[in-house]
Amino acid sequence: MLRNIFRTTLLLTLTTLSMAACATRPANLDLSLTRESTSGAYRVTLEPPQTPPPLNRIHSWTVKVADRTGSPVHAAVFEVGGGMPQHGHGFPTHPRITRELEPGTYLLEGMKFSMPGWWEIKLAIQGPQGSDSVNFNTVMASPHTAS
Ligand SMILES: [Cu+2]
Repeated sequence: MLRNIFRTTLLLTLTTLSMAACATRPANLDLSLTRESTSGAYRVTLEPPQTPPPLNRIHSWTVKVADRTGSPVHAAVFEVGGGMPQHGHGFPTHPRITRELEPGTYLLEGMKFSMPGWWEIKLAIQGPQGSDSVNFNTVMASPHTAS
């Protein structure tokens, strides 16, 4: 009996510890949705359909790409990646840019955040100003906590 209580307590402690570890993300995570690409070729703005973006639902974002002077970048080609760096998994879907809505504004379809926590959205961009990449961070709140 005592042994069982001890084991239950130990299990609960371990579960709590691992949940805390899961929830911990790097301090000072840059959550800005407008960022310069790594080499400075592009200025990219992500727009979720709502703030915060929906959890567990497939939805679309828009992506705006401008050059150094702020002019929209037309006919860019993208590769989309990302996922949860602390869990070692990608998106449960295959998000991709499907079309250019207007010059420099693109539709990113197939976004789905399947769990709360820190997600990365990575874009590799090929355009008239060359190849460059940009990473964004977003944090999905747990539906069980008010925040
Ligand atoms: Cu995960």
